[in-house]
Amino acid sequence: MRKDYKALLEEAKTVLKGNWVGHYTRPSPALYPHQWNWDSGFIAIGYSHYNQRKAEEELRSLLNAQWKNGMVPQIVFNQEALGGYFPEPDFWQAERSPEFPSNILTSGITMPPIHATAAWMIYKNGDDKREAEGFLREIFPKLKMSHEYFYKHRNPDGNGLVYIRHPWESGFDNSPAWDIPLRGINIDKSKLPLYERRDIKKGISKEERPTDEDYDRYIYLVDLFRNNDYDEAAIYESCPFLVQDVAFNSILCNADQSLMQIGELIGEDISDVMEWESKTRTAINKKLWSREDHVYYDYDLYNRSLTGKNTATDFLPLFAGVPSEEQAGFIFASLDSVNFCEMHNNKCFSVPSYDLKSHYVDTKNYWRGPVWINLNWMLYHGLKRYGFLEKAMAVRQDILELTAMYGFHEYFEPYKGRGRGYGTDNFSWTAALFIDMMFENGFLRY
Ligand code: 2M8
Repeated sequence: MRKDYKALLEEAKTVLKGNWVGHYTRPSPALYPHQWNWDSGFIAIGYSHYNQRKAEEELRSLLNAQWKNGMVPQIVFNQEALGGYFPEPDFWQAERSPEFPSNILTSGITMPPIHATAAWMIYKNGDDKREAEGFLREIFPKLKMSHEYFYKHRNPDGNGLVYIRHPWESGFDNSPAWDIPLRGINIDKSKLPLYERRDIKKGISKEERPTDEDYDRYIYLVDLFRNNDYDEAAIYESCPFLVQDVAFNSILCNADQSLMQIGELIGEDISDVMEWESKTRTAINKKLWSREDHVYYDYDLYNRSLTGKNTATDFLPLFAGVPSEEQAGFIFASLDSVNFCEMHNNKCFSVPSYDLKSHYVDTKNYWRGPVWINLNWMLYHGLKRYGFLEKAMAVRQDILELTAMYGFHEYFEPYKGRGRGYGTDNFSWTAALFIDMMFENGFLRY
């Protein structure tokens, strides 16, 4: 079936317009009413093609909520939308931290730092280069501080491999990779704060969201953070979830590279950033590469072992140019296999977030199998970077087809026979990255 892609491009812009609330874009109208950290990065990339000012405003408003220690929060709460999500500021109590910025409400954790990458794309795609350069000058110190936060506070071995301390920080909330580190946390229900989930009250099937057992642990961790007044050193000593995530470190490494390009353009000293980038790149290969299995695994700092679960996010070192040609060959073999949907077949869409042959896969449940457009987008760039062009084009094609067939959903069923979208609809990063993929190599082809 031939699709009217130009009409879809307009529909994607309409989704973003509907989610714009004056100074930021909410991920979706009902489920996610506030501003989310890495969503804003992806959204800004979409805007960069047709509304440079909005792209800049999206990042500017997020960075305005930066903590004093440089941390960019996972959520910036909108006062007017309070009551629609859980957990909100009353639960986080982030003001207990001396690092908390005044006059703004945020959560107390962070997310994958895609923002320097997005800022560089705004410059590259934007029409007004002078304006973009001014914008880069304005935000460079904040971006640099946000990276410095990781190298200062989340880098226990000093080797440039940073850790996350909550599954929400990964962005891949209920990934099978977190099963062991997360479910190993013993919960005493009588000591857990009372709470009520709001996500499953928004018309989304429970089967498509994390379990109650997972939520208990998410909340246990938030409670631990607030009891420690968000003090990083104290949390490090007592937190049972500390993971050096392959994807997070790869995204950071890619963002370091963008920050270096930005710094060079505007004449800033980038020697620190170069050192960070090199350390992270080297450490991903040294510590997270399994010589036996020829894949990258996350490292569980608490249990002192590799997680041993190969998810699609473990292919993301490609996005940062981390693997050698030989390692990239192994990654490609795994990525383009029946486990993650190989090219030239009629059965599935690439790239399922988890191994389709695994016992733990669940193709309708959140980060445990469905296809996500932001993950596909990063993999597309990684594949292109290594010259796997045919596969890159196949991944791009699936981004376009999935959205054309099922709408701007949050995530999608990988099996074509069961084809449909899951989670919430009118999802901003799906629309934004659809727009970006349309412009990639010239949308006029359609
Ligand atoms: C999802 O995560 C939030 C918590 O941050 C949630 O489930 O409530 C994830 O998909 C995350 O990656 C995303 O940034 C967020 C908003 O789209 O939703």
